[in-house]
Amino acid sequence: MKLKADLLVHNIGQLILPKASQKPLKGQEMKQLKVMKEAAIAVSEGMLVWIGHQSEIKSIDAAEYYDAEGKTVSPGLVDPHTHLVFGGSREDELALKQAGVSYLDILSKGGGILSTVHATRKASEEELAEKAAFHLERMISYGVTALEAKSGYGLERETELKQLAAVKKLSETYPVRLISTFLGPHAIPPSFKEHSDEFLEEMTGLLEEIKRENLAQFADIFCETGVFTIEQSKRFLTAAREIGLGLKIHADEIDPLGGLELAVSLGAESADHLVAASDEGIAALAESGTVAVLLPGTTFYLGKEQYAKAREMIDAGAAVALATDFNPGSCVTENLQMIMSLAALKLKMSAEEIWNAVTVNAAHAIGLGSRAGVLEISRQADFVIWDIPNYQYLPYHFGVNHANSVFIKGIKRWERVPYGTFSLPEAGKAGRF
Ligand code: IZC
Ligand code: ZN
Repeated sequence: MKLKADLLVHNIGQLILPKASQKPLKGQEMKQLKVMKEAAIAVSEGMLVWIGHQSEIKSIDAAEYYDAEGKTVSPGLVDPHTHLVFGGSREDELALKQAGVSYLDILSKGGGILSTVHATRKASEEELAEKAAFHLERMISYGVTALEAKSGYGLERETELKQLAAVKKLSETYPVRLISTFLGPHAIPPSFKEHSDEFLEEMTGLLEEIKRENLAQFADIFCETGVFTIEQSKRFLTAAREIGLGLKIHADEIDPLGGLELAVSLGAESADHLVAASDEGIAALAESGTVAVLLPGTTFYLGKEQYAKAREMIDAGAAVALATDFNPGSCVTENLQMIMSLAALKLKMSAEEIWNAVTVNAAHAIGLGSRAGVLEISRQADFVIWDIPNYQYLPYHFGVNHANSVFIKGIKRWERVPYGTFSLPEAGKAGRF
């Protein structure tokens, strides 16, 4: 008896199979990456029903056959830290940055996040959703099939809820898995400049409604000099945990305040940034279930010398994931593949570690460990066919889009323009990689 399937993707040169695991992959486990050569996968009703070798495809009776022509296939990528929904843009700040004005200086003068808050308050929910959809479609085109999106550009009830509603609308419209995070304490509005505790109390007061209306799965806070202290972060995150939300924190990005230690002590799902994390924090991280979500695109974009100590973290036994941090100020890119290259070049992560960090570990960082990030029978068939000859190639060839086609629930949702559009129809084929 042949196994019936809707779709058989065959002639896969390398099939990247991050380990399905109840927990994020830590330390040495991150170095392991199963790669099946000359492989094929079969899909039925949006789910993976078979994974095997090319030589075994006769056992499948598929309605449709898709020849991968020796290309590489991986699970859909997972981007576990984005500020997807916002109004306006901040290209005017680039000249200030060139003149040496720092990110926190721009913020303290009412620019930066506060400028985006101004534009986000003015936009309608529909406008925000439409603008975010443009960025989301670009993310999908880069191979992302699951992601997280934060609020944090309202700093008041109405606009925070408007942002979260826009995320909800996108999650109902797009086939991607979209996880929503409430980041009310993202900056201190000027009207609360000397009263940050009062502002924090207001944001804390929204947690219950957000949970009740299922508007977010996580809560997050920007713990940084001039923004929120460790004390305040602890208060807010503790309240969020009591209400039943998952925890995230923007920790130790610029100054080593101890946000990583706090995240571990609260059992947060992730601690994000960690450029200035202490050795004690890293040691605690390695013993914990918290995932370090590293954002090397932000370090690159802010022009900093010091990158997060990914090597120390992994070698100590920690779980690391990678994300874009896509936002209009400190990392303006939807391209997670570019982040994979920065992880190789700046964080000194190996290709195996990088693939695990943008799939299985990224999924765990946003509570999707049992749903996204791996290719396994009975899981949703979210996968990417890449124009690369092997898995090591992607971080090596930087700054471009290697995705050939992106499948979500077994349906092709994006495909690049075929080669041969120009004058030499065969040129693209010969020089494919
Ligand atoms: O809009 O600048 N770091 N929050 C904390 C951000 C960057 C986003 C932004
Ligand atoms: Zn962020």
